[in-house]
Amino acid sequence: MLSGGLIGCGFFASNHLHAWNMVSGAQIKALCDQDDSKLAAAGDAFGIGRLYKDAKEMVEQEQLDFVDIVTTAPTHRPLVEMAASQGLHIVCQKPFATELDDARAMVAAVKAAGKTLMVHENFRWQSAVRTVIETVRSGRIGTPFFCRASFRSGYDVFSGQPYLAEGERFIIEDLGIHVLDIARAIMGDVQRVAATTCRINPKIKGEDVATILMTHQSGMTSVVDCSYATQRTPETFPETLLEIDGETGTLRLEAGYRLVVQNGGRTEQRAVAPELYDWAERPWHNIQESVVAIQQHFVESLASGTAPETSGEDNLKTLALVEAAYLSASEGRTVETDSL
Ligand code: NAD
Ligand code: 89V
Repeated sequence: MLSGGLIGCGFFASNHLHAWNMVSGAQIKALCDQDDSKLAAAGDAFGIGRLYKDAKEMVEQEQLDFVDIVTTAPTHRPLVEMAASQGLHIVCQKPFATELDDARAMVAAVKAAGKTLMVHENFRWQSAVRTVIETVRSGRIGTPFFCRASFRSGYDVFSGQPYLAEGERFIIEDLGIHVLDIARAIMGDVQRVAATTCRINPKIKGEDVATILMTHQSGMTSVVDCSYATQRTPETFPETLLEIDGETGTLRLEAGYRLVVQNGGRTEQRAVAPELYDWAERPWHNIQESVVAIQQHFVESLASGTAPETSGEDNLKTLALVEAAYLSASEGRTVETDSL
């Protein structure tokens, strides 16, 4: 049984903690937060008595195998480097970093320590998205030549995560990163990016609409479009809708978790709704289910000695798409990913 310490007991951490309770092979022994009330509340809710305000003190005092970092991006580098220097495996929430150089430094630090680093990039672990990825990889629609990954919503994310309204960057960095990662998982790595952004909601600082055109290394195309300014009924938060055309068929992941696969003149329609765990709540259950899946994957990766699918190294490629999209939108030009 692996022992972990969780750092950052804010808005999203309860999902990690519920998920760790379901994961076999790991348990959270200690918690850390700089904020007394959040630390105490998480300790009470999850029956964990080993509580620390300082992360370094926690890893020095406790016998841990890994840390799970659930703080926001600007704090990741010092926490990851500290944990790596103490010889621990690391799970780190997305966005892994706000600068590619910080991300590269974290990957190098964990590599030098000989430990495993997984970025908690969980959208590709949503069961509906996973079904799509596996269906495409099985060859069912032939080689995919077009993918549209679309996340359009008017859901109020700012009440739970007020910091999302405050940054110069918003939707690509926070949400688009998930959708870009899904596009990579389906279509492979990316050669060039062209993007536009705009802000519709006057109460926030960053962009809340982005449209990103990508040419993959295979020469195939995908479009990632995301919006938190879309007033639609039914509201589809937090679903990513997918349209994929392959050489021999098509696949659609439609609103309401409906999968439609067409090939050879046949149409298969299937409900691929996520499970609603007893601790979960709609509409977040889709994300909550994926948190269990990715954390189980971390434990299995450690057991098998293989790199997690969303390792730090892998995530550098998703983060590069975020950087490329912002650069493209601000300079009005196409950006080659290998120039970053
Ligand atoms: P939050 O601000 O609510 O919580 C962060 C907590 O970390 C706070 O309680 C803060 O006091 C604590 N903290 C900060 N620095 C610390 C340090 N050095 N040592 C100890 N504690 C520290 O943030 P949140 O909304 O929970 O988001 C956390 C991360 O999770 C973000 O990166 C966010 O993007 C990500 N997130 C991911 C998903 C997803 O589906 N993957 C969903 C929501 C949020
Ligand atoms: O998944 C996330 O990172 C969240 C949200 C779904 C609200 O964008 O911040």
